[in-house]
Amino acid sequence: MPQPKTRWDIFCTVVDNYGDIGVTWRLARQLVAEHALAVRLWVDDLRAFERICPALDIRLEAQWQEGVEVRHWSGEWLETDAADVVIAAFACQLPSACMDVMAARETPPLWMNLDYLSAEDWVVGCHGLPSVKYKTVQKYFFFPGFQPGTGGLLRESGLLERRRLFQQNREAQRQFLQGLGVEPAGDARLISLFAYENAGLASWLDVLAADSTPTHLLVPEGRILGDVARWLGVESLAIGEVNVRQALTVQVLPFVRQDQYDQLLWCCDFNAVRGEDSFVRAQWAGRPMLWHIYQQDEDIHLDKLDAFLALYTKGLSPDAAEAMNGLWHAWSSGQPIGDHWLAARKHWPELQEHAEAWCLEQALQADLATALVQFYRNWI
Ligand code: TRH
Repeated sequence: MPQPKTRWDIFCTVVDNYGDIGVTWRLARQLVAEHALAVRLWVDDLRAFERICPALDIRLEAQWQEGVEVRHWSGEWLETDAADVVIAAFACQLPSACMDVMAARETPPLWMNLDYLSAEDWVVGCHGLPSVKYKTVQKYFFFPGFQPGTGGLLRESGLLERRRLFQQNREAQRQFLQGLGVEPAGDARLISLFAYENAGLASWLDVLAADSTPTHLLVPEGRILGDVARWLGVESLAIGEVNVRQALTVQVLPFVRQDQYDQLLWCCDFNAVRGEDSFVRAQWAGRPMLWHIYQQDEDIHLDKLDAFLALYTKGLSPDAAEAMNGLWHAWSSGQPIGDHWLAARKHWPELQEHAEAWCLEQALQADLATALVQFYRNWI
């Protein structure tokens, strides 16, 4: 007789943007595909979800997507059963009726808070610690991270091998880009740009336009488009639109599925990313990158930025590390980055090698989904 599958519930409230749903959707799929678990993903905002999973029907209260039972989490809690493992993503609050159902189980579930990603040192000390208790149900902290002793990063099985094969296959890249309507000139440097509004953008585009090497800049529709349009001197930008200014070609892309976004990152020589999930995906792309960190009150995001840079730049020469520090800090503070970009360009081969080495080093850690499953196994 086959054993019944262990059941996991993942709860996600979409605070803003796509990172909350991006991380939980990726995790849910991986738990189903690689760990043979029964996963329900509870999401309060199906419209945000639909952007990264166009197959979703936002009218349905319950549906199956890629083996995951997707539930619209709204209003009153009517469910009468609780899973074996309950993950509250990013400290989202579970309804008290739901917690009562959890507490009423004969064996209480493992209850975890999946936290935001941070490279700060304290994460290692807090990962896996007990948090609050509700009746018989104990909650635990689960921290993703870059260092041993954390929960690691989301990384699907075989991801780096798929990436390597794709990056070796120029024809596969050409076809993928063509599918998005992108036909870059043969000698053009390809850059993707996914970022929040940023006053520093104009200085970068000025430098790219004046460069002797052509650049094809791919901008998925989103919050930075207003700044791009301002620089181009146009009122608005439509998906697919191409504008050329000297050596710079700017093209607006549609929002694509997560796996297609991966391929876009793999095609590009340089990726500007933001938030949490695209930031991790750019690291798995093994190419030099730029991070627009999510802004937080009292500038606490700057501590996170420094903590990551301290780890990331460790293996770099002092000059290259300084260039990276300058570029990333300026970008996340909305300062002009043109000169920082030129400084970083001087270290290009080193930055390229380093991006690949960092990716491989990070892949030595267990991936986050496996670490969660292991945590559960150790707990029972
Ligand atoms: O969208 P983000 O800025 O999300 C978040 C949220 O704001 C969250 O509240 C905050 O806490 C967190 O940042 C730090 O950036 P992120 O995390 O990169 O999420 C974007 C998701 O969208 C990611 O899963 C990749 C996906 N994506 C696509 O699937 N297709 C696309 O075309 C693009 C550009 C992105």
